[in-house]
This record gives sequence, structure tokens and C-alpha cells, in this order.
Amino acid sequence: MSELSLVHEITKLKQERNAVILAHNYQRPEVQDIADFVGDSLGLSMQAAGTDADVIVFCGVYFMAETAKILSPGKTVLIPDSNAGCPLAQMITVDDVRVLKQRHPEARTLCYVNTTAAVKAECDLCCTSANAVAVIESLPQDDRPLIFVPDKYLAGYAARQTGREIIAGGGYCPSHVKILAEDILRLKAAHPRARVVVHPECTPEVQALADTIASTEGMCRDVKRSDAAEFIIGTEAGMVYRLRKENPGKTFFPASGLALCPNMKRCTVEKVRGALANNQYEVDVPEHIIEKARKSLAYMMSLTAPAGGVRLAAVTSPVNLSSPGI
Ligand code: CIZ
Repeated sequence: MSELSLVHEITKLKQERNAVILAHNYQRPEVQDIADFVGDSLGLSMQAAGTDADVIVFCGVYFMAETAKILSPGKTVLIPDSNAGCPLAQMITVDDVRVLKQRHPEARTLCYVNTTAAVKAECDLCCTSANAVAVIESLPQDDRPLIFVPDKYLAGYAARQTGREIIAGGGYCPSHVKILAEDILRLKAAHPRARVVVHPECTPEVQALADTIASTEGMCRDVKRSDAAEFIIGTEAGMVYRLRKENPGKTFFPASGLALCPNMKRCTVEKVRGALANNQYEVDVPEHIIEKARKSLAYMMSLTAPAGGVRLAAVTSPVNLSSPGI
């Protein structure tokens, strides 16, 4: 089937099924181009929850589709490739969290959004790379320790930014660690006026060379606001597609062509068609997990301005910081 008729069929299927297509910032360009929304995992899940769509097709990795399901339990959530997992999310299990809690019974547990729904349900709070610092700064400065899982580099960044002590998990993103300090130095030497923008999942050596450290949505905002004409982008290399599209007068250099997430690239336009045509692959999260995971998401959502003006009554109600666990 030609690209054009494929896109035509997707448009038709989307209408028939009252579906919305979400594409993460790291998706292939052609997948981003057919999406209704492109963004980060939380923003996309919130945007989808704010629509009256019956079906959400999440072009991303599994934990992202789970987040969409947690925020839209009444909608059908589909992931076009059922093998699109996140190795970072797989670096922490519910049992690992329980062991940490046994070791530090007084601790608050904070998980990165890159975790399974079951891990979110086991933790008190959840955050994204965009709001990790805000979530931690909002917590009372008492003697309760803070556990953060699974990403050790995001934990280190948050600890440096907030001055708080953090008991960190040992996880890391295999794609972000491919970006080396030498890559940044080499590009800086070739483009001395370029602004260096890197993700907090990068190693501390890479973070130390950055002009700014930001989540993917933070990168979009930083680049738009900046007067610089050239940017070195230290995250999954697919990010530069959206940056180039939204900022045609500016030049972008991916910090490393090796920083490609193979799981993010599993999704293709053809698989999006298959997802809509065959209702595959449905992402289900048990109700008791949804209920608990929603609580851990609710706190950060009560702090963060909702994406795209979407408000979710059920998750933006005030969260009581003195409730058990928080
Ligand atoms: O939350 C997301 O989408 C991820 C994994 C990263 C980011 O910085 O947006």
C-alpha cells in the first residue's frame, strides 16, 4: 500500500473508531506526522483523557500506554507494537520497591513516570523529568528519607537541584548513556556558539557540559525562547525532528547518532493502521492497580499546569500531603 493510501485509510479508521493518535517526541518522523498530538508521556495521556475519543492509539513504549489507561480507564488503549518496552522501566520491580521500603520504613517513595503501572501503584508519588524538581521541592523538609526509582541520573540531577538527599535506584536509560562527554565537546568545538541542551537521563559528565538540562517538552520551550541559532541536543536523536519542524530558522545537532531507542522505533505507520483495523494490542491495567497508580500520579498533576489546557477533575483535586504515605 502506498504511503498516501495508508494515511488515507488511517484517517478513515480513526473516524470509524472515534480514535485519537498520540506520538511521543522520540517516535519516527512519519509517525509523528500522522498523530493528533505529539509530546511527552504525561502530557499526551492528559490530552487524550481530555478528548471524547473512545480509542487511544499510543505510539510510544508500554509504560506510556499504561499511563494513558490509568488516566482514561473507560477508553480502549492500543499500542501498535506489543514488544515496545522500556528497558529503564524494567530496571525496577514491585519487589525491588518493597525491599527498599523494608530497608527505609520511614521513607517516601517517588517513582519516575518510566515505571510499570504496578510500580507506580506501589509508590507514594510519581514524577516526570519535567516536574521531578518541583515535586521534590514541594515535599516537607522533615526527617523522612526520599527514595527515587529507577533512574540514578535523574535522581542525581534532582538531588543537585533541590539540595535534598535521595536514596536512588540503580537504573539508567541505555539510549541516553550512549551520549558521551566527548560527543558534546567535539560538537562544541565545531559549533562554538551552539547552545547545549541535554536531558536529565544523561550522565552527570554530560549534564555538566550543558547550558540547560530539560525534559523533552522543556527542550521545546527552551529552544523556542532562546536567541541562539544552533543547538546541540543531548537526548534520543529522534527529538530533533520536532525541534526542526517547529523552529525552521534554527539548526540542530543530535549529540550522538547512537542515542536511538530501538523500542521507540518499533512503531510504524503500517502498525498504526493495524492497531486501528484489528484493535491491537490492547493495554489493560487491573482496576486495583489503576486506582493506586492514579493516586501516585495525582500529586504531580495537582502541581503541574495541565497540558493543552486540559483539566481532569478526578486527578486535579487537591492532594493532602499529610495523608498516609505522602
Ligand atoms: O515522560 C516522557 O515522555 C519522557 C520519558 C521523557 C521526557 O523528557 O519527556
